[in-house]
Amino acid sequence: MTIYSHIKTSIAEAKRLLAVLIDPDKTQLDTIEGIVAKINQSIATHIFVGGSEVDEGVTEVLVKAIKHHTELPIILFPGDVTQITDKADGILFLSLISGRNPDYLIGKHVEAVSKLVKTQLEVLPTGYILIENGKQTAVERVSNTKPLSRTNKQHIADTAKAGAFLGMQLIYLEAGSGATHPIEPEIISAVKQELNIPLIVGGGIRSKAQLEAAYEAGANLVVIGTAFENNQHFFEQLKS
Ligand code: 1GP
Repeated sequence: MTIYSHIKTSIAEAKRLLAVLIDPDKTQLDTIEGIVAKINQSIATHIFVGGSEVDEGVTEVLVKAIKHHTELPIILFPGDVTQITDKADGILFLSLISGRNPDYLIGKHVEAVSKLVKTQLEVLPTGYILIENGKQTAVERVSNTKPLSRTNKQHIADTAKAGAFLGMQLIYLEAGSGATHPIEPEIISAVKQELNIPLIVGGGIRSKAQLEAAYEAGANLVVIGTAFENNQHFFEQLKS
């Protein structure tokens, strides 16, 4: 089964999906076995690998090491073309549709093609929507785009719907890694009402209550990075 079919099937069965984000820039290779062991014991269903600023070649080595220790699907969540590696299973082919920087809407995608055609990666076209959370995030800085205002829910929902009309298969609502506040449930539900494609939500989720709130509002797949980076026992408290 493809990654996308599995996501759709899981949603049809009312299953909640959780991706752990591993940032190659913040992860030591010699700690990966322990990290992945913790992920394997957790409720996580996917592993995302990527970051805003990662040196060339680092992602491939890390993905290889992760793959060695898990059966979970590994999906690239790349900040740049240099993070593409065929050692993963799939790639979020992100178009930053909250911004107006052509490089992140289509430019880097064209650059990526010569690499992607040489891989077996499942390409997942994803509308990536950055929403302001009170502080500047790495995505905002690196992409040189402005996030959408969190007060204009209709505009956020229209942006997501435009992505779906363009044929994107997933919408990712992003508060930014380490965001002070996660995306508000009211925003998630406003977007969800407009969509019949899977919805990913991430950024700033640090508690079981926030995770539950995201699912209740309509997130199908939630992404957690910082909370696990800071505390490797984080997922244990989600089980209770
Ligand atoms: C960032 O959405 C992800 O791109 C995860 O964010 O690191 O805040 O969990 P956190």
